[in-house]
Amino acid sequence: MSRPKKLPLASVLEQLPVWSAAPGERDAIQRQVVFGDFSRAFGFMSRVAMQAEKLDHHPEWSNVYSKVDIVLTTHDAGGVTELDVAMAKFVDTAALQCGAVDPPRPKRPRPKLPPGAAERFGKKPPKK
Ligand code: H2B
Repeated sequence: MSRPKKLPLASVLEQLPVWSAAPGERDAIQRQVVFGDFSRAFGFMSRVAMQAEKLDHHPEWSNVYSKVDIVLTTHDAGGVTELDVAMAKFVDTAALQCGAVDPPRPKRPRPKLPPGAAERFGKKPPKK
Protein backbone atom coordinates (compact mmCIF):
# COMPACT_ATOMS: atom_id res chain seq x y z
CA MET A 1 0.00 0.00 0.00
CA SER A 2 1.41 3.41 -0.95
CA ARG A 3 2.52 5.63 1.87
CA PRO A 4 -0.49 7.81 2.88
CA LYS A 5 -0.02 11.56 2.30
CA LYS A 6 0.07 13.91 5.29
CA LEU A 7 -2.90 16.36 5.27
CA PRO A 8 -3.12 19.89 6.66
CA LEU A 9 -4.53 19.58 10.20
CA ALA A 10 -6.95 22.51 9.72
CA SER A 11 -8.62 20.90 6.71
CA VAL A 12 -8.97 17.60 8.55
CA LEU A 13 -10.58 19.27 11.58
CA GLU A 14 -13.07 21.03 9.30
CA GLN A 15 -14.37 17.56 8.33
CA LEU A 16 -14.46 16.34 11.95
CA PRO A 17 -16.28 18.88 14.17
CA VAL A 18 -16.15 16.65 17.27
CA TRP A 19 -12.36 16.27 17.07
CA SER A 20 -9.64 18.70 18.09
CA ALA A 21 -5.87 19.01 17.62
CA ALA A 22 -4.02 16.83 20.12
CA PRO A 23 -1.68 18.76 22.44
CA GLY A 24 2.06 18.64 21.80
CA GLU A 25 4.31 19.09 18.80
CA ARG A 26 3.11 16.37 16.46
CA ASP A 27 0.14 16.49 14.08
CA ALA A 28 -2.60 14.37 15.65
CA ILE A 29 -6.32 14.63 16.39
CA GLN A 30 -8.15 13.70 19.59
CA ARG A 31 -11.59 13.26 21.07
CA GLN A 32 -13.18 11.76 24.17
CA VAL A 33 -16.16 9.41 24.04
CA VAL A 34 -18.28 8.96 27.17
CA PHE A 35 -20.70 6.10 27.82
CA GLY A 36 -23.15 5.20 30.57
CA ASP A 37 -20.92 2.45 31.94
CA PHE A 38 -17.78 0.41 31.36
CA SER A 39 -19.40 -2.41 29.38
CA ARG A 40 -20.71 0.02 26.76
CA ALA A 41 -17.29 1.68 26.58
CA PHE A 42 -15.62 -1.68 26.13
CA GLY A 43 -18.13 -2.74 23.48
CA PHE A 44 -17.27 0.45 21.59
CA MET A 45 -13.54 -0.25 21.90
CA SER A 46 -14.01 -3.78 20.60
CA ARG A 47 -15.85 -2.47 17.55
CA VAL A 48 -13.16 0.14 16.85
CA ALA A 49 -10.40 -2.41 17.44
CA MET A 50 -11.81 -4.67 14.73
CA GLN A 51 -11.96 -1.76 12.29
CA ALA A 52 -8.39 -0.81 13.20
CA GLU A 53 -7.25 -4.30 12.29
CA LYS A 54 -9.24 -4.14 9.05
CA LEU A 55 -7.67 -0.79 8.07
CA ASP A 56 -4.30 -1.73 9.58
CA HIS A 57 -4.53 1.66 11.25
CA HIS A 58 -4.56 1.76 15.06
CA PRO A 59 -5.67 4.40 17.56
CA GLU A 60 -3.66 5.59 20.56
CA TRP A 61 -6.25 5.37 23.28
CA SER A 62 -6.94 5.01 26.97
CA ASN A 63 -10.03 3.93 28.88
CA VAL A 64 -11.09 4.83 32.42
CA TYR A 65 -14.39 3.17 33.31
CA SER A 66 -17.01 4.79 30.99
CA LYS A 67 -14.63 7.20 29.20
CA VAL A 68 -12.42 6.51 26.16
CA ASP A 69 -9.79 9.05 25.11
CA ILE A 70 -8.62 8.59 21.53
CA VAL A 71 -5.73 10.08 19.55
CA LEU A 72 -5.32 9.44 15.82
CA THR A 73 -2.24 10.04 13.73
CA THR A 74 -0.42 8.10 11.04
CA HIS A 75 2.97 7.11 12.42
CA ASP A 76 4.28 6.11 8.96
CA ALA A 77 3.52 9.60 7.62
CA GLY A 78 4.40 11.63 10.72
CA GLY A 79 1.05 13.33 10.72
CA VAL A 80 -2.67 13.08 9.96
CA THR A 81 -3.75 11.32 6.75
CA GLU A 82 -6.89 10.03 5.05
CA LEU A 83 -6.56 6.91 7.22
CA ASP A 84 -7.08 9.02 10.34
CA VAL A 85 -10.08 10.76 8.76
CA ALA A 86 -11.61 7.40 7.88
CA MET A 87 -10.93 6.06 11.36
CA ALA A 88 -12.32 9.20 13.04
CA LYS A 89 -15.55 8.94 11.03
CA PHE A 90 -15.83 5.28 12.01
CA VAL A 91 -15.27 6.22 15.67
CA ASP A 92 -18.01 8.88 15.53
CA THR A 93 -20.52 6.42 14.03
CA ALA A 94 -19.56 3.60 16.40
CA ALA A 95 -19.87 5.97 19.37
CA LEU A 96 -23.49 6.70 18.46
CA GLN A 97 -24.25 3.05 17.70
CA CYS A 98 -22.81 2.00 21.09
CA GLY A 99 -24.82 4.59 23.03
CA ALA A 100 -22.28 7.32 23.72
CA VAL A 101 -23.66 10.09 25.90
CA ASP A 102 -22.80 13.72 25.50
CA PRO A 103 -22.65 15.34 27.99
CA PRO A 104 -21.93 12.38 30.26
CA ARG A 105 -25.02 10.76 31.77
CA PRO A 106 -25.47 11.47 35.51
CA LYS A 107 -24.11 8.73 37.72
CA ARG A 108 -26.61 5.86 38.12
CA PRO A 109 -28.21 5.84 41.61
CA ARG A 110 -26.51 3.23 43.79
CA PRO A 111 -28.78 0.13 44.05
CA LYS A 112 -30.47 -0.19 47.45
CA LEU A 113 -29.14 -3.25 49.35
CA PRO A 114 -31.83 -5.59 50.78
CA PRO A 115 -32.14 -5.36 54.60
CA GLY A 116 -29.18 -7.06 56.36
CA ALA A 117 -27.14 -7.44 53.15
CA ALA A 118 -24.67 -4.72 54.19
CA GLU A 119 -23.92 -6.49 57.43
CA ARG A 120 -23.69 -9.87 55.66
CA PHE A 121 -21.06 -8.48 53.30
CA GLY A 122 -19.28 -6.71 56.15
CA LYS A 123 -20.18 -3.26 54.79
CA LYS A 124 -21.14 -0.38 57.06
CA PRO A 125 -24.97 -0.21 57.13
CA PRO A 126 -26.25 2.69 54.98
CA LYS A 127 -26.92 5.89 56.93
CA LYS A 128 -30.64 6.09 57.73
N1 H2B B 1 -1.44 2.74 12.90
C1 H2B B 1 -1.22 4.07 12.85
N2 H2B B 1 -1.98 4.91 13.57
N3 H2B B 1 -0.24 4.55 12.09
C2 H2B B 1 0.56 3.79 11.35
O1 H2B B 1 1.45 4.30 10.66
C3 H2B B 1 0.35 2.36 11.37
C4 H2B B 1 -0.69 1.88 12.21
N4 H2B B 1 1.07 1.53 10.65
N5 H2B B 1 -0.89 0.55 12.31
C5 H2B B 1 0.80 0.13 10.56
C6 H2B B 1 0.05 -0.41 11.76
C7 H2B B 1 2.15 -0.56 10.34
O2 H2B B 1 2.97 -0.31 11.45
C8 H2B B 1 2.02 -2.06 10.20
C9 H2B B 1 3.40 -2.69 10.04
O3 H2B B 1 1.27 -2.30 9.03
